[in-house]
Amino acid sequence: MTELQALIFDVDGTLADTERDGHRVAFNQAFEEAGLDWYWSVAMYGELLRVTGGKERMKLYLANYRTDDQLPEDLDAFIAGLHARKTHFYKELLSNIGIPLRTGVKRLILEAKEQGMRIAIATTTTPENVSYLLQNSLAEDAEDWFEVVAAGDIVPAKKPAPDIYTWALEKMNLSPDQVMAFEDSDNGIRSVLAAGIQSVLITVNDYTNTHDFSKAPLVLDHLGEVDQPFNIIQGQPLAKTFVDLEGLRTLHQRIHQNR
Ligand code: XBP
Ligand code: MG
Repeated sequence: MTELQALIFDVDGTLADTERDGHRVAFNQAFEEAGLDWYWSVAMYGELLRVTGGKERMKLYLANYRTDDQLPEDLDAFIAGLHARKTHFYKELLSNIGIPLRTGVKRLILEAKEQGMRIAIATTTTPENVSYLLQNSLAEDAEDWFEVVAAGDIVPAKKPAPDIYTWALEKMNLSPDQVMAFEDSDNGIRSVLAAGIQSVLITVNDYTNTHDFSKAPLVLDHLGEVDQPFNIIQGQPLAKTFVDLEGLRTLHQRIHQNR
């Protein structure tokens, strides 16, 4: 039974463009507060996005860019402390300035809510970050609309490992054939496919438009609105030029028939 039962959304880059003007800025604030001369430019951050997870990203930075640094004895504790401050600054930014949802995201989520389509989140970011984004950019009670919020360190291996999607599927008691995932990155689609989910819709952004999406059935620039059509980067057209539940059901069927 492969009928579409649920939509599982990635957060960073998919629901909102949070990386460049959100996470990156918060990391730099945490570094400055700690008196470190670390600074992540827009371009360098793009390279660091190769790994998911903020703590993992700081370790990649140390290994690749700060090879001469004298590191603290308890590196994990030091990184965890910095990361906690980064989370503080990120939440502050979401509450004070806010980061808008990407085109079509709110409309699609509201349609899913109204039609009783099950929705969930699968992300590597810290759970509090998800709460703040949903609350500030979608609706005060938006987190309650999601049946499962799978986030951060609840699984030991972050994307591209399948664990976070597998965890969400288990919580929802669904098989990989019954869901569609929404992603924006190479690590994201690898995680989805490794979890056995074939039905995946990619919306690219400035950091991910050069990633490898050769295995994606549909790649768009965004989800579109009635008066703002999406552009197809890869895959077959849908009946409409904005993504709605009807289009997703057809796409899901198409993907599972072609297997
Ligand atoms: C998101 C991430 C996260 C955020 C930062 O990846 O890689 O690391 O950049 O979040 P995806 P934390 O969209 O593939 O889930 O600092 O809270 O880890
Ligand atoms: Mg993402």
